[in-house]
Amino acid sequence: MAQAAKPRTTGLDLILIGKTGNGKSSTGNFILRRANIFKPSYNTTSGTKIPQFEWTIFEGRILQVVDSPGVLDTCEDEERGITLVHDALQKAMLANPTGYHAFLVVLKFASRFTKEEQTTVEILKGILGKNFLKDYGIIVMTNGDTFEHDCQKNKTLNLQRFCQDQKGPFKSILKECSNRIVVFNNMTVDEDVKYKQVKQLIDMVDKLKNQRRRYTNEHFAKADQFYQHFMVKISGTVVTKEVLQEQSLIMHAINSCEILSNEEEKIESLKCLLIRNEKLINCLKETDKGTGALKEFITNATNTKHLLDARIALQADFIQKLKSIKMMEDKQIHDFERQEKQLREEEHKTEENRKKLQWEATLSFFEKIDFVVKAFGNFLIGTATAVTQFLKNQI
Ligand SMILES: Nc1nc2c(ncn2[C@@H]2O[C@H](COP(=O)(O)OP(=O)(O)OP(=O)(O)O)[C@@H](O)[C@H]2O)c(=O)[nH]1
Ligand SMILES: [Mg+2]
Repeated sequence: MAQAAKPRTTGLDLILIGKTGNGKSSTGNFILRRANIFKPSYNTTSGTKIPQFEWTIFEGRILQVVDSPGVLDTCEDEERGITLVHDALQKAMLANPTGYHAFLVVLKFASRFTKEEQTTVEILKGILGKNFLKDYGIIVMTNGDTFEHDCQKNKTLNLQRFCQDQKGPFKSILKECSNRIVVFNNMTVDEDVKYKQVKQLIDMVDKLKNQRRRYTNEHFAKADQFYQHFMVKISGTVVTKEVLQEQSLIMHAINSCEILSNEEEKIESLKCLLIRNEKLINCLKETDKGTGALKEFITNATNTKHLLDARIALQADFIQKLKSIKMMEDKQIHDFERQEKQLREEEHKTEENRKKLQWEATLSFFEKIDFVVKAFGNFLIGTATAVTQFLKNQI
């Protein structure tokens, strides 16, 4: 019983992580010294989808080796692929509450390392926390057979020289790991080489173990907030194009409103844009989940909202002023028309009076003529009567 407990206390717990197809499962099998325990993938899509737990005994110590799904699996969309890796590593943490001594970051030897390796590390930092590499990372560079072949061709090449010559992503990963790197030729059949490779790795883990405690679920939970932020950023990069497009189109539509000649139409269009922008803000806030990862976009959309509010207020004020000017104009026109009508009525009255006076003057003239004619007639009648009487008297 006591004997069985002894290796457990001195055992090591290791997790294999890295880009898909870099040789995690093969390295795991190599450490376990058993073929096909972890299923290696023979194409570009990740062969490992869930964490797999295996144990072996090396120099009397129990080694636990956990294989995990590959990062940047071309079979999965980016977000789903990261979630898969996250969930697998979370399961690995929950399955082993005492934690892990080291993360074996599996990189494939190549003359040039691509940006994908750096992206892989960024994703793993997003899941495990930004210090995991510094505190618990060991690089396992697979394809050691190709590396050996290159070394044979170029006698000046060795691991140290290779590391010194590195630039770009690999250099920064190596620096973060404080140059903790081992080369693995998973294809070797030489038992001596097999032993030396695993021994070198275990010694390196032991050194790390003496410096640090284990990476536990507590570290993982702490990194979770960062992970949420990271995932929003990832989904944010997916929505970025649509968000930028929508923001740009809203700004374009705001400017287009300026050339509208109908003021009411202009304010209605601005109000519609305000609703459209509000929808964009809500969508961004929902995606952001309070992590602040989309802060920049939310700030831009909020600025657009302020701009729209200001334009709508200005436009409403302008319309109000236009209405009062119109009311004043209407009143002036009304007053003018009323005055004009009054004037016309007065002119009409004057004309009527003038005509009346004219008729009266004519009447008076003819009355006078009538009088004169009548007087003259009377005179003539009187004269004729007198002449007649005189003549009668003479007879
Ligand atoms: N030549 C050579 N090939 C290797 C070495 N290690 C792994 N491979 C090959 O690389 C390929 C991918 O290896 P895997 O172990 O499946 O890689 P993985 O990282 O587990 O892949 P996923 O589970 O898909 O993420 C397989 O064809 C392996 O045979 C190595 O040291 N030398
Ligand atoms: Mg695998």
